[in-house]
Amino acid sequence: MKKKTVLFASCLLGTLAFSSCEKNLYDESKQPEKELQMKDLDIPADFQWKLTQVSETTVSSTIPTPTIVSFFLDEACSEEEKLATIPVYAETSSLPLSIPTYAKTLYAQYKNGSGAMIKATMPINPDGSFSLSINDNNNTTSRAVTRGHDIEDDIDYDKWEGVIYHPKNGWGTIMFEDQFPSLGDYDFNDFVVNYKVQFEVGKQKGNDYKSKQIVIGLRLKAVGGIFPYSPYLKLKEIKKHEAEVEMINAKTRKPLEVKYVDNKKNYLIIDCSELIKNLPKGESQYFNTERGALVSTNDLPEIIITIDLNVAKEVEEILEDDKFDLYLKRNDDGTEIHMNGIEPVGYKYPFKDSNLLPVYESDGDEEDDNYYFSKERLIWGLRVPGNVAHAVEKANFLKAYPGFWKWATSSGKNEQNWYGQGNADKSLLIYN
Ligand SMILES: [Ca+2]
Ligand SMILES: [Ca+2]
Repeated sequence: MKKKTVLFASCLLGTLAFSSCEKNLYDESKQPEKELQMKDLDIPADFQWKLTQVSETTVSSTIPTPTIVSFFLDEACSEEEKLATIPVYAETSSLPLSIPTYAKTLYAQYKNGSGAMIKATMPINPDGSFSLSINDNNNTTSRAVTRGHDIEDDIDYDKWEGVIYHPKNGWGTIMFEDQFPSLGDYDFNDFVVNYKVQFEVGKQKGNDYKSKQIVIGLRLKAVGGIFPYSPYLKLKEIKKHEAEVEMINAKTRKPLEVKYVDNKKNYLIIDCSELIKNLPKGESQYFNTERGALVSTNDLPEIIITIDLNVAKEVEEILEDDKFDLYLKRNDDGTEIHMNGIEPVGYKYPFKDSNLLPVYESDGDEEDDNYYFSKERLIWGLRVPGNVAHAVEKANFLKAYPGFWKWATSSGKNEQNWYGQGNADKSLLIYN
């Protein structure tokens, strides 16, 4: 862009003959364009690199008995794109859902009083909110439902029978660059993990939906870095003593030992290094980032963590980005890498590093949102609400996903579905 402006300006100056100006332009077009690099991007100062938002949503029903409603991101209402299946009661309740920023419409499916399947389309407001009101105007049906109401009402209000998915019923992906505090090469494949969270939810009259059991699936997709990093999961809204935790190998269903990380604030932090044990790397020094040493989807290590809470918690508290903190810690020197805006657990953050965004202002106030931002506002960890293909070793991520730089430089306003809109360069990506 800049070069064009310069050429245009020199034409206007009139010091060059028209023909020579044209020649310059011609020569310019013959030069191979310099490949855009992550560090060249002009990232707006307010950009937080978020691809989901937690919606403030209300659901209500005029039917006295609870109606089971499923919410989807796609019009076809496919299982992979399901966000929740929950009972909606005859009162207005707020329902927290984590919604990709690209989504403009949500779809709901439920059976009305007479048993017919209803499909509702709900526009999502710019702040992520939407509302669903279930109305049953069929008199015959209403009477039939009312008759059963007295018996069923009390039972259903205490049942734990809904599920809220995060980011959806299908996988989400967390990708890391592993050279913190230095900028990496931004192939964004140095550590790649799929995640999937299910909140078992219930609701008592007058309250919001709460969860007593949380089931988390984690699957290792790639390790395209050589530093000895291990993955950990911190759940900021849950203290260690508030939960019973079990972990199993998803393939063999065999129980695994649950190891915790002690920390001053007593957060529940679970050691997930089981994921990187005995990785089958083949001829490669990496795991699943080189064409000659690809790993089949069935062979990706996968664990399931089940968290039973002593006391039910509101789902919204756990959904927010910094409350589900999957992070890396280096086994040798303790370096931690978190998503931007998250404070490390035990690692001494390099506050004085001038290549990082200052966390403390000159008056000593802490800008805690500034953790893990480079001075250019680049990041080391990115969470995507879909099963994103990762780049092959040393590939330029901006080439693999042409929409990515437009998303980042527009502060997340454009190309919000850069990872799922089908214009990716498949030759640079690995699909599992
Ligand atoms: Ca890298
Ligand atoms: Ca790499």
